[in-house]
Amino acid sequence: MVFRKLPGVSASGMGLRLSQKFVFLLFLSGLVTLCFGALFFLPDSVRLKRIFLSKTEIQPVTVGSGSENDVREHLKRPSDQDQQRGMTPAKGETGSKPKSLNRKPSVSHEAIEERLAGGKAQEDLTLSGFKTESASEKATSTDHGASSDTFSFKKFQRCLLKPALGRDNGKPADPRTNERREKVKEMMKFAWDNYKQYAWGKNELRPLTKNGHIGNMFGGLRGASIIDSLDTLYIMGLMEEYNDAKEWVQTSLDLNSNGEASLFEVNIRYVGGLLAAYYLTGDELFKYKAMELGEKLLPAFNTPTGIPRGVINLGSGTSWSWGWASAGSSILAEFGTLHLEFVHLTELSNNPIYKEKVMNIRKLLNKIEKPHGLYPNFLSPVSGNWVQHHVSIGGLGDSFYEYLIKSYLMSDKTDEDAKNMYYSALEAIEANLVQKSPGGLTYLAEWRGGILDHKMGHLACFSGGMIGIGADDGAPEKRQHYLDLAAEITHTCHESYTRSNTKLGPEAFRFDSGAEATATRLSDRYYILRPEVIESYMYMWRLTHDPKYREWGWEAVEALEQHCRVESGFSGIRDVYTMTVSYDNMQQSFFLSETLKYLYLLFSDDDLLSLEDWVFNTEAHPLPIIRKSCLQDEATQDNTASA
Ligand code: DMJ
Repeated sequence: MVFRKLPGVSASGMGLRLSQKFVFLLFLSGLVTLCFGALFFLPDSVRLKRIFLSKTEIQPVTVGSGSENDVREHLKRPSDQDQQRGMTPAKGETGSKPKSLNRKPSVSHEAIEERLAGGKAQEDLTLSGFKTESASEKATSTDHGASSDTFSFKKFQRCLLKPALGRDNGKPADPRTNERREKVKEMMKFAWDNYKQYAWGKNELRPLTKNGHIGNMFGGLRGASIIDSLDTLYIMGLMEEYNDAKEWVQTSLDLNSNGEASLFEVNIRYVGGLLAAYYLTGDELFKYKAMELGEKLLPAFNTPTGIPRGVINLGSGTSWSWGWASAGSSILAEFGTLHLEFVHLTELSNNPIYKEKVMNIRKLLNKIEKPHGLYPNFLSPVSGNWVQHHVSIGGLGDSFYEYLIKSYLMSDKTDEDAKNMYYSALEAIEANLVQKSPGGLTYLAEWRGGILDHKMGHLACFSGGMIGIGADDGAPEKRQHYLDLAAEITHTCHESYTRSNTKLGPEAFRFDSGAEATATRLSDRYYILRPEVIESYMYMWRLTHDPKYREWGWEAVEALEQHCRVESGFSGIRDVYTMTVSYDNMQQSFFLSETLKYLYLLFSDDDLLSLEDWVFNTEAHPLPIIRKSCLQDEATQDNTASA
């Protein structure tokens, strides 16, 4: 083969023959390709990827659609976002688990030092499921922009309108009210001390048999009463008890359980309890635990619609619907009661996935056709259609409505969809469910395919407070009406208490066959230390300052003391209409989290956890209103100051 000589260039330039040159160039280009490729396997390659890949390629998949395919696609891509999130695929979703999935959230250097200063041995930190962060890991995590380091607790505190605990921890000036408040604090200490003595680390105390109960709601997680009590102990100033609780979280709260949990219960009690403890104390331990647990709940959303199933195995991520829920459906009050906590998980982790998941639920519910504007209790996570037309503001439906108005309030009144959905739902409730009894009591009936069941559950009594806190943002001509409606419902719920012999309310009361706010069935007569009626007293007190709400709260304290207090704690009772009490032998964790907290707030000044700054999740864990504009201004100020 003859090569034509190029002018001025020797065929054997640099002393190499053309064929040698060709081999050399081939080798050189191979080397370049190798180096370039190797860069992608280095641990911190995100910057390079940003340079070489288009933005869309490195963006997390929008899981808003929630489809299984979307999630699977996302998991297949070994991107840095995956590493960040450490997302666990649902069982069977991917053949292999990305290496980084087991990575635990890291602890900041300061947090470790603080804990060591507190006398904890280093091993304790690892025992509690924490991993100390190496310099390279820390650098990597901050580089990704999804690091929790971006949340500043100090900034958040500066954006509160009032100190979280008020001027003087909410101590009321009136001595009688203060005495009542002290009494509630004593009840909390008594409930806590007995739990500690007989059931430490278990989920609930069995006060009659003096032992612990674990149950099967929390998928093998322990210490529900501890997590549910953290914020109550803290606001009551029971610091020794709070410190014991915190130490337990640090050393013994094991999130690597492998059991079947209720997504809803784990979210409202554990995630909610840990988030509230973090926002009140600023202790990073709670933040990391909340984030670690939140991540374990994500696989429940891997359904064709993104509507999560009710039960999840916290170890494998497999999820399924409750056996008792018709046709494999998900429950409105369960998948509709994740919004507040998940928005805060995104806020703290700077990882959009949590918010995306709940916004997807919101979108679906907003779009779907609703019978008479009502939201039935059962929805298929596969088809996204209602499964049957049973509507209730009590069990199975309740906290979905609560989370709509609270999402709006928590967003600093920017979440217009939540607002619109809430007020439309309320209109439908008024048009279809609100009833007046022959005796003049306003109540919320249940709706079964157009037929009314004239029964109201204890659970539905939270709605007095809910309608109250939403009154001010309704249409101007409706505001007073909503406040009146809230007061009427709260009055009816109070009647369900006063009409029993123990002055505690039954699980459900009826308004038919001559009944007016009383239980007619034996199976509805029990009281399990539930908070809803007292919760409405607390909100109505804050909104109106009508002294009757404090009096009603005090009646409840006296009844609890007389009928539910036993030698070793508080117990639910089987029949509120009989004075020969029979106990259910269970001190529910929500008694410490909600019932006693709401009572304490009822007898405190309004600046203790001011409603201007906080919303309470459905387990009474306070979560702060997110003031985006203030947080951004604060960030700008910080940057200017440090420049
Ligand atoms: C609590 O766990 C929560 O308030 C939930 O929303 C409903 N049930 C109990 C208390 O009754």
